[in-house]
Amino acid sequence: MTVKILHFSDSHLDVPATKFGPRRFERKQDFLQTFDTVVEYALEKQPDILLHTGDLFNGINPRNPARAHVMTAFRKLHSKGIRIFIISGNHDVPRARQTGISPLVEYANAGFITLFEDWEKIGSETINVDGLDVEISGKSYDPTIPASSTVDPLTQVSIPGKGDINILLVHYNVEGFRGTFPTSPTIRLKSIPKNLTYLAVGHIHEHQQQTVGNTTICMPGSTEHVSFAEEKHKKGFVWHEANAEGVQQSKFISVKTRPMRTIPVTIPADADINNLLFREINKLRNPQLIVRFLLKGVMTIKSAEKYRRSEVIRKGIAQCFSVEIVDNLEYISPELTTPAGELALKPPITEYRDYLTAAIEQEKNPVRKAQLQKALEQGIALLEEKGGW
Ligand SMILES: [Mn+2]
Repeated sequence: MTVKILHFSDSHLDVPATKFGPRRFERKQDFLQTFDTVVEYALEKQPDILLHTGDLFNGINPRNPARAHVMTAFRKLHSKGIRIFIISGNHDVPRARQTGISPLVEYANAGFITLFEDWEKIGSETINVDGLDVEISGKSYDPTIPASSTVDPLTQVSIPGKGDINILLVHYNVEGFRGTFPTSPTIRLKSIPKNLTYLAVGHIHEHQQQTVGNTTICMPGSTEHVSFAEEKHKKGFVWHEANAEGVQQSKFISVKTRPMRTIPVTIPADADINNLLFREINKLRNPQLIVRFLLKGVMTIKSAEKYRRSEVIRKGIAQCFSVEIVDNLEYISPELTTPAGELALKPPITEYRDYLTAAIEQEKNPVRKAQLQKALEQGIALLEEKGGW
């Protein structure tokens, strides 16, 4: 008698992906595809329960294509008898109860999922699987906790804990796990209910798992790379088999994601940066690849005169999926030698008077001399009027 659990998280469907320009729709499609990979796996392997721990959507108002896509998927899973349990994450939770509603409510209202919408108190439901009582509880992300506070969202929270298997869904960082943000609401290990079999955690996009006491704590991570910070992470979801003694078996199943790569490029003094980057782009030859160039080294005036960033991007997207440039260059200005003595700047009137006075002294022709004298007087008058002191 084991209960089969599929747990995934942070799908971030309908990301704006604006930096991909005209390719943003393809990029949105990537996220839907990895979501589909998980759904297809579930339809084939038939877990007893399917858990999603938040940020199914990237925002509170996803566009219709993503919403409809999810509705179709949940209906299929539901029709196969797969029970789905979900919470809202920081991305898809309404900021205020009175004014907002999670996009997940539609699926709950349609009867396809159980949504633990509340963030103040824990919601719970118990189902029977093969004679085992499985109690699934959850708490959506609390938007009223400041994101930078390190408050423990599970302090003074308890679960009914009446199942043979007790599961809790949360969307927070957990003590001892690698988090994305150094300061953010964090669940302390001591506040994890003692009778908990499985703590299903969303929010952190890197897959991690640990057992503490009788509790298996698992973050499946996101299903696509949401940012370059996740470049090195393998993406996927987890499959667990549990019984009354706890989680017996776990495996991480990776999903295919769009390749992404940061390429550091060192720029020497006076280099032709465009040519250097064109050479790098020509080496890549992967139309699927999301590329980020990390420029280190120096930017001199000579380099800057020839550097055309937009040309690099244009050439990049003709040969890769996208190219972005992060500039960590040290900007070097030419040495300014301060003009000394006679080259020092004088006020315009002084400069003008000195120049003409010298010219008048040198002039032998009396007519020219008189003209210069007139120019001196009129010029000074004009400069005084214009404020050329
Ligand atoms: Mn997330």
